[in-house]
Amino acid sequence: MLIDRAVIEVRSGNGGNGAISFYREKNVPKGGPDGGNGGKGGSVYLVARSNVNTLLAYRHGKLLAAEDGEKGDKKMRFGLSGKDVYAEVPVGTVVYKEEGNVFLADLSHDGDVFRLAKGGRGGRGNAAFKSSRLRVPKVAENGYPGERFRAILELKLLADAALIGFPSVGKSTLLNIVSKASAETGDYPFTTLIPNLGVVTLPSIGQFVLADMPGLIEGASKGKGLGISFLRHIERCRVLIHMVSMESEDPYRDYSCIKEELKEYGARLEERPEIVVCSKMDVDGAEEKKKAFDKKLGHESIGISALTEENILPLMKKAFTLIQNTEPFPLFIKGQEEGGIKVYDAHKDQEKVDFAILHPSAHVFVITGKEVTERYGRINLSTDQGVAQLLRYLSSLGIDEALKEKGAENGDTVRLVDFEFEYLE
Ligand SMILES: Nc1nc2c(ncn2[C@@H]2O[C@H](COP(=O)(O)OP(=O)(O)OP(=O)(O)O)[C@@H](O)[C@H]2O)c(=O)[nH]1
Ligand SMILES: [Mg+2]
Repeated sequence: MLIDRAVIEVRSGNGGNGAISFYREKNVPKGGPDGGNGGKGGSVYLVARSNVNTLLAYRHGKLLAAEDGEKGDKKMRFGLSGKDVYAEVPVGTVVYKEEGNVFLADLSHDGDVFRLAKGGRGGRGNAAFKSSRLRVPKVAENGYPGERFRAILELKLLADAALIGFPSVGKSTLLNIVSKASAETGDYPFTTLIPNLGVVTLPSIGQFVLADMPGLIEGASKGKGLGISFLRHIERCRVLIHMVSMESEDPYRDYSCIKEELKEYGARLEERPEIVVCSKMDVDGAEEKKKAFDKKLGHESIGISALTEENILPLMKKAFTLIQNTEPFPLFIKGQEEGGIKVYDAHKDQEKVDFAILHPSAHVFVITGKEVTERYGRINLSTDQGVAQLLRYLSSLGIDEALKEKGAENGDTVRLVDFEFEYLE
């Protein structure tokens, strides 16, 4: 079976702790601080690859975990960074955070890379801090924790058009005729269990990708038959080819029933441009049935037969033209539709403390701002707790992000009044 949905566990690496250490040598009674920084934790990335076809590798709640950064050491030795993890997924994989079903990424092109979880930053060792008020810093930072959460991977096929309809209307048979697909066909319902894809080539016109979907029945949206979960594959299709069989007792009832199920699915699939097709036009009484059907439908459908190949090329040309004239559909994201729930970011709404970052010379950045410098002046830097308090305060202001925006690089000097520390990415 095609595994097209997987819930995975994601862990990026923790940053390594910074070291507290002092230079020691014979005849040098009081050496300076020489504790190195901790290494960065590894990040977890997803990479879309066209040669990967399923999410099989991610079943059973697979864990994607990147390494922790190593701790810093004496003699200014920096901890090694944790290795990143690159996990390959099929093109067409959509990623959500399980908690709250938050949409994260849509990897729709070969080579697309998405950082799913960022590794924690390493802590600064005590050698990274200098201040005239702080001669001997006995303080180091702990590494920042990595991220831990569960993510949902969903594969949504990238087809331009999809064949939908009741079981046994001839969807797979049609796909096989118009493409090189070899979808299983049979005269029993639910022959097709997973969607099949085929490329339709119209000489000197163009190509498109056609998907053959498993049959739908009344109550599919409530899980009857094969259910409708596989409809997620056609959320990106521009055109639906809706097939009704002329063997059916009541083709119009079949048609309306599928429309209802599409509506129930909830991604506005029922509003998608649709070509209505009457299949099996070779069976007895098909012409009359089609006439009655078209009347109820309110416009003329296309009658085809896989046996005689009647109208199959005109149908494909029509589908091609409709695809060309239809804008791509943005992915439907649950909770973000009109009237959906807006999620507020608590951090963003916090009161902002004004500060500015100056960049007076290469590799040197200076934090300025009345409130920041006043607060700095009030902190007692002669105690370790004081230094820790200062670091927490700076981090809560978002100084790290601001420095990064200004172009700070690893090891650059950051100054606040007479306090200096190294920038660590
Ligand atoms: N007479 C006639 N029979 C057809 C035609 N097209 C398909 N069939 C037959 O109808 C049966 C069902 O065809 P499939 O292509 O498997 O139907 P499907 O819509 O894919 O069915 P599910 O996969 O179960 O949803 C097969 O026995 C086909 O040979 C047609 O144009 N005329
Ligand atoms: Mg089929």
